[in-house]
Amino acid sequence: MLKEKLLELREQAFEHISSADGLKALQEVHVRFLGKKGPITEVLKGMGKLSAEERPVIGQLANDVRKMIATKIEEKRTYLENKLLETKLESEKVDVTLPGRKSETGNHHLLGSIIREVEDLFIGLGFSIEEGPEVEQDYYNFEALNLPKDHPARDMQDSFYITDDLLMRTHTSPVQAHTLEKHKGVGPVKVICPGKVYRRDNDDATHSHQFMQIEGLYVDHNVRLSDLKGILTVFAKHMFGADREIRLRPSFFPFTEPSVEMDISCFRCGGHGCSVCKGTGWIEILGAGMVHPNVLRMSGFDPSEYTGFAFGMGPERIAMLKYGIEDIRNFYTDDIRFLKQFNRA
Ligand code: 2NL
Repeated sequence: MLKEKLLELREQAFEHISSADGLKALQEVHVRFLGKKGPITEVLKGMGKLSAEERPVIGQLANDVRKMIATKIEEKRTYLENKLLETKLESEKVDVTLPGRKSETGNHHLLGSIIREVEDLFIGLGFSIEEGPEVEQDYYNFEALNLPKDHPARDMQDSFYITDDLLMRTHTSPVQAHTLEKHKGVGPVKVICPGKVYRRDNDDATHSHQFMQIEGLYVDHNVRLSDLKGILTVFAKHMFGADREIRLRPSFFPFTEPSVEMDISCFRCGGHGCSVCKGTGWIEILGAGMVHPNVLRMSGFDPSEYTGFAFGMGPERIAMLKYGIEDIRNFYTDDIRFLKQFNRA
């Protein structure tokens, strides 16, 4: 009786194992046939009622059946696990021969490129780069540059004040004033100062309350206007083409005397007159001059011993001229379609 029952259980278990279509179903088969409350455990529990001859025979068979079922379950488990792995490998297959996705590379901002180009040229001419804070004391931004309090020229550089004595710098000249001071009256001083500056202004296509400036300063024994002219000629040819000519017109800045405005011959028409140079053949590029003796004196240099030249330019203006950009706000609103057109070095 019990023997038949055990063999019958084995057949039933084999059928269930064979039809189990997943690991969960297989685990249920395991619990149902080999679990603590399963039929084989029941048989083993009832062994006490058997005769002494029957007991070892049935005991042996029950254990064999249990082992056979367990083995079958393990075999099926391995099979199911392998099948699962295969499906996973198949569905997650990667074709390494497919072309890769190109990641976008950025480029330097046009203003950064122009500034670097100017810096590189002047480094080659023996200048070094100096930078300074955008928040300045009134003294370094104005006084030290021969712009005393209530000087009318201050009106042209109305600014953003933080306190009565602190303001957002209106030009990079305070960096040069600091540099002169640090040299304690001993030349040469030969620096290029690029950076962001601020003026109280209403923004439009040609005005911005915040813009970039590059200034240069050379102080030494016997520095003359002809040295300035030579350096500016090299600069004009480097930035706008080897056949550029320059001309200097008299001008006024409080920190230089004499002061000049530099024009270059038009790079579009070569000087005949066109829309870029508005028919004049010349394009205004920057302001410059010989450092005012008061400026030298205030920063610790003896004007009877030292002279110097200085110049200042706007990289925005250079970029706008060079690339025909009509609105200065393009530089600051960071529209990627504008910026990526200038993928220069
Ligand atoms: C312009 C004119 C200029 C300077 C800047 C300068 C600096 C010191 C002493 C003397 Cl420390 N001068 N800077 C001189 C002349 C002109 O800038 O139109 N910039 C956009």
